[in-house]
Order: sequence, then structure tokens, then C-alpha cells
Amino acid sequence: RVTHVETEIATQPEVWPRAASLDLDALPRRGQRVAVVGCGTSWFMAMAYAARRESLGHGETDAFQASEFPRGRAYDLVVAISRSGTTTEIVDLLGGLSGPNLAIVGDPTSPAAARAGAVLALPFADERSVVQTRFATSALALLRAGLGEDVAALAADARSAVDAPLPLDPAAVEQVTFVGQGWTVGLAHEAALKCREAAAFWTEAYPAMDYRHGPIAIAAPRRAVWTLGAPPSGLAAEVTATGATFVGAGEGATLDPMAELILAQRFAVALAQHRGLNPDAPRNLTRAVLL
Ligand code: F1P
Repeated sequence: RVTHVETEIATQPEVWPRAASLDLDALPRRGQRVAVVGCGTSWFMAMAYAARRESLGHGETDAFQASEFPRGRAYDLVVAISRSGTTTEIVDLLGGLSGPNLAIVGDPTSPAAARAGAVLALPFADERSVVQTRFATSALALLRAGLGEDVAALAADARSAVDAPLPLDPAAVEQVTFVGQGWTVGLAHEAALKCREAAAFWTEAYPAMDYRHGPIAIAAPRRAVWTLGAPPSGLAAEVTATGATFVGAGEGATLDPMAELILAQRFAVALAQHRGLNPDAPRNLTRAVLL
């Protein structure tokens, strides 16, 4: 039986260009001071976008878990990402904002959409699964389209990632630490969350340069370090010297890191299946977290 999450992972290449064809006028404009908020997966997409937008020179961009938003701070635009549009922290935050704000949601009839100043809805990216994959990456594809990025090229990379062999055997590891740099730190956190949610598997995530400052203490045989995006030079050798496995963009690999995230999503599903778990039914988790 093909699980919902497998279908959602495999359809990302078709759905990203649909997200990028929405009205981009509602998205942050060049030079605006922007905050992006979300919870769980949506927070990690916010982190990735914030670093990406700043590094491409579009303006100061902060990312917050919705409950940690500094309410006294003024932004030109607050962007809230929420698949369900019902997550308590998001609905509360949008209800209390006085400045311009935009909600990126799966359900246009959700409470978050009703409270937001502007809404971009991606019902075609919405999911049956508890574990988010396609909605989150589609929201990020939409935001990247707003930065002038070529989403058709990303979708082509995504197609390769859907078909590629997995870079790590789920039977070969007991722990994985994901690392990234710049905007891929958010993607590393998201990759780690997928393995925890879908497979109840021990993962961690860090900025790649911080990996040497402590996290390397747990590196050992049957454990792996997996980089999203290009790794810092020397990291692979440091990791393999401990007996741990290093997984990184292979030589000549040119996949966009969002396509590399698809490999990690697929790895999370493979891990769940290897551990005899249904990735559509994560332990202790519901589709939206309501307080
Ligand atoms: C985000 C969320 C995540 C959770 C799971 C389900 O909801 O609740 O926090 O880890 O992936 O989704 P949303 O605000 O994007 O609907």
C-alpha cells in the first residue's frame, strides 16, 4: 500500500510550479523589513526563507516560532505560514497584529485566513498526512518565486530527487544529525523533524559550523551526518574519522537543497517502514496542534 505521505512527497515536482504561479504581489517586496512565523515544519520553512531572502539582498528578514514573535517590534510585513490555518499560536498572533500581514495557508476558509490582512492559499498542495512534506515545500517554492528564483528549475531537480536512490540505508544507522549553512539550516531542521515524526527516530540538526562545537561528541559508527547544501570543507573528513557516515551532496551533484530535502523526506518514510511503523500515523502527533 502506498501511504499518503509517499504520494505527497512524489507529487512535489508538479505542485511547486503551481504554487509559483499564484499572485506574487502579496509577497514581501524588496527592501521591506519582514518577519516570517510558523510552528513545527512551518517554522523551519520560515527560517529557510528568512536566510534566503537576506542572502539574496531583498531585505532584513527574521524568522520566529509563532509563540516567540516579539510583539513589540514593528515590521513592514509579517508572513504567517500554516498548512491547517488552525494552529493556536498562529491564529492568536494574527488576531493580535495591527500591522500588515499575510497568511500562507492550505485552507482558505481557515481561522488564520479569516484573521489575516492578505491570504495566499495553496489548497492544491494540502495533504492527508499528519507529517507535512508537500505543503511546506510548496509554500517555500512560492516564497522563492517571490525572490525571482526559477521554480521550474527547482521542479526539475525535485523530479530527479523523487527517482534517485537513497543516499543512506535505513538499516545501517541508529542516529542521524542533519546540518546546513545559511538558508539550508532550516532545511536541516526540517529533515531531522521528518525522521522524528514519521519514524520516531533520533535525529538532531545544527548549523554545519556549529557541529564541531559539541554535537560531534556523539559521532560514532552506525551514526551519520547528512548535509543539506554544500558542506564546509573538512567536515566530511572529520566525521568519517570518528567512524560515522557522512552523507553530502556527492561530487558534481547540483541539486537545489530543496530537492535534497526530498531525499531526506523519502529517507524518513523508508526509516518508518524499516522500523515497522506507519509514517502516516506518527506517535503523539495530530495534524494541527491546538492548545
Ligand atoms: C504545523 C504542524 C507542525 C507539526 C506537524 C503538523 O501546523 O502542527 O507543528 O509538527 O507537522 O503540522 P500548521 O500550522 O502548518 O498547520
